[in-house]
Amino acid sequence: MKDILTAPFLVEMVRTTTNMYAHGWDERNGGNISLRLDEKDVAEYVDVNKVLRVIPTGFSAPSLAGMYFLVTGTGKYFKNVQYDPARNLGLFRIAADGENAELLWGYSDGGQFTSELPAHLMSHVARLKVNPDNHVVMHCHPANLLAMTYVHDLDERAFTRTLWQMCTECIVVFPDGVNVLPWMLCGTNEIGIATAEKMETARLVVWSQHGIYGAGVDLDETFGLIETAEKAAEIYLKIAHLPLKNTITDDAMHQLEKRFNVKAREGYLD
Ligand code: 2HA
Ligand code: ZN
Repeated sequence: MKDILTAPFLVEMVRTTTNMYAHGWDERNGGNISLRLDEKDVAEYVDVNKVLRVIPTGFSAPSLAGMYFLVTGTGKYFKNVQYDPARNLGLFRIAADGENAELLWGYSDGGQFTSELPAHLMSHVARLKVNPDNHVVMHCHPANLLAMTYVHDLDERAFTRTLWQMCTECIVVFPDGVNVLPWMLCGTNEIGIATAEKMETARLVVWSQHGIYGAGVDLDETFGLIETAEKAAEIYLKIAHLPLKNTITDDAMHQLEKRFNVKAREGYLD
């Protein structure tokens, strides 16, 4: 068995949590990540027949039965993941019943997965229907996107259009736009269901006055998705109180669609 601390998926997870902390997106225990893994990759580093603990998830996700996930721990700080991955992360398989997590590695202080596991796993279910290659669900608290939910209309088309107008690359990076949930109580199955429903039509879901969820094929892509939206929100906050003289027009957006071979969300451009 190879040393799991050298596994590319683990190294990338450590780098990503460290980088997200450095960006100021994950104060204290803020944020959480789930990374879906293939059994063949996991089996190189842990004995998949040796279940350390069975942890109830509190909800049912039969379509994820048998799938493997590396997930940040509840109450754990992103800033500390690099110093003690085994304590701050856990690797588990969803049991055949779809309702329990079979821990194979990690949560070494007796801890468990993030309190936002419902939103993560339900989002994986939703994204896998759209793209079987989706591996990542990522949640964090980037300040500018969060701030924007206090002063901008929460209508999804309006919110998306504003972000698209803030940087030329936005429509190219997230042509599916940004979906928005009103403030809801976090850590519940209800917000998990609502997030997953929003994930069916976009890879970014804003939790108003809280943060954002992103989904993607790998950690790098998902990080980049959130990074791009957050940059756009930052520009919005720099200009929102100033008289607007110029913008990226819908005609320009259509040119971008053609040039980069992307299709903007139906009905979002005039
Ligand atoms: O885990 O970000 O939404 C801390 C959070 C909860
Ligand atoms: Zn949060």
